[in-house]
Amino acid sequence: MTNAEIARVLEEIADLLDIEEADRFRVLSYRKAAEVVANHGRELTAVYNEGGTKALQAIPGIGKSMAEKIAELAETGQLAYHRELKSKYPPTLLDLLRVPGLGPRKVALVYHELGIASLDELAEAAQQHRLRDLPGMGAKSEENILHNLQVYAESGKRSRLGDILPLAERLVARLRREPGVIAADYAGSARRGRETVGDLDLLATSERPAEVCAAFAQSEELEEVIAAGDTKVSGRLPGGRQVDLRVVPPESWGAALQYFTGSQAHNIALRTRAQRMNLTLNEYGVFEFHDEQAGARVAGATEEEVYAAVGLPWIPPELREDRGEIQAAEEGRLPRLLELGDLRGDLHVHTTASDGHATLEEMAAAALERGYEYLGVSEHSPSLYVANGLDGARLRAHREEIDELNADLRRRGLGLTILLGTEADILPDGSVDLAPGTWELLDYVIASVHQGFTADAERMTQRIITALESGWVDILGHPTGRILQEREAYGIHLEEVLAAAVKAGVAVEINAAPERLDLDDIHSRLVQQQGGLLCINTDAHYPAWLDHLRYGVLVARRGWVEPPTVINTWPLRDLREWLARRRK
Ligand code: DGT
Ligand code: CA
Ligand code: CA
Ligand code: ZN
Repeated sequence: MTNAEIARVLEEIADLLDIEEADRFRVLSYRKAAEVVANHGRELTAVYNEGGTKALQAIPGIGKSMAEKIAELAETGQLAYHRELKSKYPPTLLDLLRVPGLGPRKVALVYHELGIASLDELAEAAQQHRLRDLPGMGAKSEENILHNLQVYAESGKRSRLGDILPLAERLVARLRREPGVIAADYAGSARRGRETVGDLDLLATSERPAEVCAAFAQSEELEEVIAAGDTKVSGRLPGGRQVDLRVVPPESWGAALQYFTGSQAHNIALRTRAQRMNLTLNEYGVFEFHDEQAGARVAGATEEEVYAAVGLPWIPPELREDRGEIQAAEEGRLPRLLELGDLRGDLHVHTTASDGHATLEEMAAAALERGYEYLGVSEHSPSLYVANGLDGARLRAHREEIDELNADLRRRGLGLTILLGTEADILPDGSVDLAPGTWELLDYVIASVHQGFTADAERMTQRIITALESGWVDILGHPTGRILQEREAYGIHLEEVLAAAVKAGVAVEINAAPERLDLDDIHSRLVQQQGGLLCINTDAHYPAWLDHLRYGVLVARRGWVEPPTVINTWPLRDLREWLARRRK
């Protein structure tokens, strides 16, 4: 079992206990454990296999009885206690919890009072106005539930890239281990790095496709197999998303990979181009085309070969959206796209000093493991008391702690420097929430909006621009505030905000947290086109979240972003010089 799978079981136990109105403290201990497990850097199954329940108990947040439950999961893939809890309720009851705004208390209420145990039953009851008379409910909350059911139905159509990519990689790794498989990869929107994925398209090449399909249909990562044939398998991933595997012969590998990577718009443009060259292009290969008839195969084994056959260099998948990439390829103007290895550090992480879950030392160790040149710690500012924002005195203590840590890192000859930033709130009047006398302590300032959302786009735009022009700000954090599939961006005139950032020389963050991906690809491209700067940060609250940087890199690549545009590709010296110039 993976950590994500173990966490899901623990989370479900917490939900079920909540519905039972069990002791708050017990519920909380399961929730907390689920979070710890989901974010633990190593697979707990491996930890358990090596060191038994003792090793599990050594993890902060995991007590003795939790360690025993995790051990049972690691050993058997199941948990008796979980099964027993689940068996008390209809299997569809937990679906209700996925509706935004429907917590365990409300679910317990509608279940116990009205016997509602599925989404359909809930929608029906809301339409018939049967919810409004329940204790603590009213016409308004009934209306909200109907609205949220709709939102949920919408969001159910796509998944976040961050939820799909790890599964895609595990399935591909499994395929590559299969003896009959020559090559395997994921294609479709996942390979293009789109922020959300509709279904997952997998591809393999083999001389013995039926064997490969049969083996794949047994994958434990598949929740369900919908159809299994000799060259194609369809299944369902945990979470419900569909996955399709197609197995093609080696001479068609490149053509199939190209075709199923898409996008459809890119493929249409490419096929039109092929037709003009008297070629025809499909998922089997590139063929000569004369007198309305397909002739000899001219390419198909590799993608490079396919693009070369139509007179183009290979085009990176992230660019294949028909946004000018074919013309750029033809003219030899494809960008030198940013790569993960170009990044030298992360400038937006939290520690236990505010609302992070790891200490400064733990985050520094994680940065060292990843070979970073610098790590910028940016805690919340005083007015964000819900996130334990730092006042002047605590920031001063934080500065001292970081200075000591840096001295220690230097003594030990380690090439990592910790920078002290802050994630300062942009207050409703556009001022930047810096405690008096603290700006001098800081190496840099990120400014973000966290509170005082308003429906008035004019005011929100002006508020952010005021902050950008104040001279206090170096980086604009998660510029639109969106949470993918949960919360819309706050109403702003984004292009005006970005123009103001460019003008003020403020770097715009691509927040790489997979639920944010904020700024998006199209606007990242716009910032670069206007000569502005970007910064790719993870907003990590756990060490493992540092690995989310890859999602930010995918956004940037989809935005045609080249390394010099991104300030955290710069060596520390250049970064410090830039900051120093801004501070004059
Ligand atoms: P998704 O799954 O909605 O996130 O988006 P994609 O891009 O993965 O789309 P999907 O799964 O429908 O199809 C995978 C690729 O297969 C798509 O990007 C391009 C190719 N494809 C599918 N249908 C067509 C089609 O009708 N015409 C062309 N030219 N290509 C297609
Ligand atoms: Ca797809
Ligand atoms: Ca598909
Ligand atoms: Zn933030």
